[in-house]
Amino acid sequence: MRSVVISGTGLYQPPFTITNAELVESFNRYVDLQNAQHAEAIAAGERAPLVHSSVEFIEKASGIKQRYVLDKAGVLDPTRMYPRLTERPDGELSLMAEIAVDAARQALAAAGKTGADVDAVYCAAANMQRAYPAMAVEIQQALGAKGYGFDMNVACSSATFAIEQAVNAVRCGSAQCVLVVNPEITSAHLEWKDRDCHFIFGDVCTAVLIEAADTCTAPERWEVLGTKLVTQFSNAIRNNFGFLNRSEDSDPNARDKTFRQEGRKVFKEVVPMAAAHIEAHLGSLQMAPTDVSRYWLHQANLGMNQLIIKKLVGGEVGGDVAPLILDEFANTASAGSVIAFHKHRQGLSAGELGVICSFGAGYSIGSVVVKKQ
Ligand code: CO8
Repeated sequence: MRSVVISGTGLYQPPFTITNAELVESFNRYVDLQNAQHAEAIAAGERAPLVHSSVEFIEKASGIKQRYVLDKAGVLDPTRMYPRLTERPDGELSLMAEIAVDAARQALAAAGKTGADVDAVYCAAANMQRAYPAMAVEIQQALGAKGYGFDMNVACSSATFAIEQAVNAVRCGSAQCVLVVNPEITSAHLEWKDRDCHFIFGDVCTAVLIEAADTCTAPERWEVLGTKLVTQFSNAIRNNFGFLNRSEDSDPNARDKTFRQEGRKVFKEVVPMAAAHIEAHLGSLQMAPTDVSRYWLHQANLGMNQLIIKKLVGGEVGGDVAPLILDEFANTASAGSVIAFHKHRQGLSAGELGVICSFGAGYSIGSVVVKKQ
């Protein structure tokens, strides 16, 4: 069977940072404004007062310390609480394509390739900025790539699911060099007014180049030994935004039209699923979890990752085995495990094994077992 490698990765990092202290300060101002505005109804017991958020809770419950965003002022404005982005004319490169092209160029440079070497582009993310034409086709044109492009969405598992499609395309010869991009503008579909989740997400874009080992000229490459995907339907993470909203005469600003989740339930249900998935995947390749030098896990919650690793290797491990990036980036949906791989893959010798694994809405879990070449 044709050997397939990851030959380059790239990371677009937005220009603005929001610390937990800044976020909580603006959220609490929003709470005070709302409570003042509805003081009478609150006093009459007709409405529950909103409650302040806290930096201590966020850091303890999630491990997140800050996040990057494409627009800071709109998010922190207590009378707005979502980013302010400028609509672009059809003739201009769209925002998702722009950040994808930035990350893609880095991945191409790392692999010693140009856009013309790419013959398939998969744009995989938790949300697309428009219905059509596919973002991937616009990115393909901007990079001067050949072949074809398409979009796909498996929420937080979009990147690993796309990597499997790319590996299979190269393996069976329908493409030689596939670019996977994950532009995650999570700030636009997060409910920043909801205390339970306002701290969770950050914006970013990652890119991964996947090609046949025999065409690869990159100085650093990771052979893909196997990929494994699974989905199991759950409403515990859900967003009802969609093209039927208008015809259903539903309120476009209703709470269910942005991200919502039952965080505790997700935590409890996904941890055992993810650990069992990784173990089964490694077992199918005649490997044990302790054979793996590094786990680049989905970045949603520090405690979640620690529990998964504990289930896998039977003890506490440091950031050298399961690197953390969510303290700096927060949850970046499908990009999280790729950011971890992009920033923390140094130090492994040829022959050492690693696992990239995502988990999230769906539920969905995707794992990619790689070997340093
Ligand atoms: N400040 C202070 N206190 C708070 C806050 C806050 N901001 N929020 C909640 N509390 C309080 C609660 O009111 C509660 O109080 P009480 O005990 O008195 O009722 C207490 O803190 C505990 O609340 P929780 O039980 O909710 O807290 P948890 O310890 O469970 O932590 C987390 C909440 C951090 C959300 C945690 O449950 C978690 O991380 N779970 C896993 C979530 C996860 O992995 N989700 C994956 C989703 S990502 C994905 O799939 C991609 C979707 C597509 C992208 C969408 C982009 C926008």
